[in-house]
Amino acid sequence: MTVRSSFVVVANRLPVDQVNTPEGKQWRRSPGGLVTALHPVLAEHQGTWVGWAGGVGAAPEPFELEGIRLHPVPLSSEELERYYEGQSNATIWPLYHDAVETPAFKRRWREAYRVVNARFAEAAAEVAAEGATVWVQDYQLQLVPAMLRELRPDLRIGFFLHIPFPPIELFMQMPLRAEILRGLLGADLVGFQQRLAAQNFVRLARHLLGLRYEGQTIEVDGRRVKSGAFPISIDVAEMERMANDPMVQARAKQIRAELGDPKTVILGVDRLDYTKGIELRLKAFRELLADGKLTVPDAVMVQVATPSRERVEHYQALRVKVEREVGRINGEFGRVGVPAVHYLHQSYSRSELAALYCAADVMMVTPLRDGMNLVAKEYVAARADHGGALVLSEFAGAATELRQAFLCNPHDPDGVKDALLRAVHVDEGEARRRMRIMQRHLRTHDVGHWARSFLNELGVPETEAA
Ligand code: ADQ
Repeated sequence: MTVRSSFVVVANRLPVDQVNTPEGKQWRRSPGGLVTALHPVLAEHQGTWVGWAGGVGAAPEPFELEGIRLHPVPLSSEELERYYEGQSNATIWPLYHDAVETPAFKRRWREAYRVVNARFAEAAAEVAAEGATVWVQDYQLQLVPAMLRELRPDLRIGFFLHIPFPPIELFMQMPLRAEILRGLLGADLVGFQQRLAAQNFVRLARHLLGLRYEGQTIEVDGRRVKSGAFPISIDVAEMERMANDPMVQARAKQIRAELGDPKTVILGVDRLDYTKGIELRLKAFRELLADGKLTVPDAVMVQVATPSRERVEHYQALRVKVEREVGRINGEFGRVGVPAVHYLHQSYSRSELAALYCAADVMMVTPLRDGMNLVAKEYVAARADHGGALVLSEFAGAATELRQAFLCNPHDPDGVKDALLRAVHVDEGEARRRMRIMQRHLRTHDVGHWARSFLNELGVPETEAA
């Protein structure tokens, strides 16, 4: 018999990974801000998380891990290709990120998106108790709120979009546009990272469906759908703790030594994604080396690029371009045993990332468009020593909050070079002042604050959402 919960999270992925242990395969909670933020709420309500467990074909039976029920939803390999890699990551992802790569539109991807969204909605309807709160996450599941409301009008439904929501002119390209908009309007509260995104949403509702809105609230079929900005954050205390750990500190020193103890370590950490501006960052570094404004081995760059969506065409092309640029820079400016750029196409543990953050004098976060960008916030939280400087794109959601970063327009190569140089040469007192202000902001705006604000606005009482 299915156990029903009064709080349900629905996301494309379950927050767990399967690992091999001497006792056989076991589930382990995957690291990540979302699960950290939602864990207390889920645990208190014996909540359920509905999502894909990874792997194709039949899904594992529902199970429990660390006080949370996990309800796996199956995907076939064809659905993985069409719903996930196709419609989610080759249509919606580029379109919502200012079409920085050309979105591809395919009928069979849309069809699979509908089918899979309906499956997630049915799973949520099955596990939600009478009058429960269901919180749907992100761009892969935009049809779920309306589908779920149809099945279960008794539920309180929230939706949060982790990526940007585009202006009307761009959204209108989408063949599935009205269906997606109606899908989102099935929620009681639609949350975005930025106020601008929420404005795009209410304007679109009027433009496309002729709906009336007042402030951020849209009237639809006699219901009121609220929308608003809820900028996501990180587990600040955890990052501070990790960065203060003597082992992490020692590792940071070791990293600098392994890099040849340069004066300036410049760091980039991203999923290998074309929205992240990795190429333009490399190009800025190359031009500064060519101009003689920076020199090797005084300055070195470390670029960590986590493998991502490797079967999607744009991502394969990006990898080739980035690796070619790294090769070019090292060919022109490196010496035997002294590369100018250390490029690491690998995933790292949280503590190794923290050590990298502590080792870096300048962190470069230069996306062309990004919903938030947690790496920027992680870097700031890791610098309890108030050292380091952050170069941040104005097109990252994080730029709204981290105003003391060296902000730049990633589309303007001279602007990026200028911000990087200013960060390299900033005097210590000024750097510390900037870092302290940003840290103060983050301490009161961590991921728990994000979850509570959203759930309060959705009408989940404060005590329940604590
Ligand atoms: P992402 O596009 O994945 O997230 P980001 O917000 O930077 O981007 O989060 C990446 C996470 O992965 C960070 O926590 C980072 O530490 C981790 N990571 C990166 N490289 C890694 C590596 N090599 N090894 C291990 N971990 C690594 C989407 C949106 C963002 C939004 C988030 C949350 O695109 O805009 O901030 O969701 O809403």
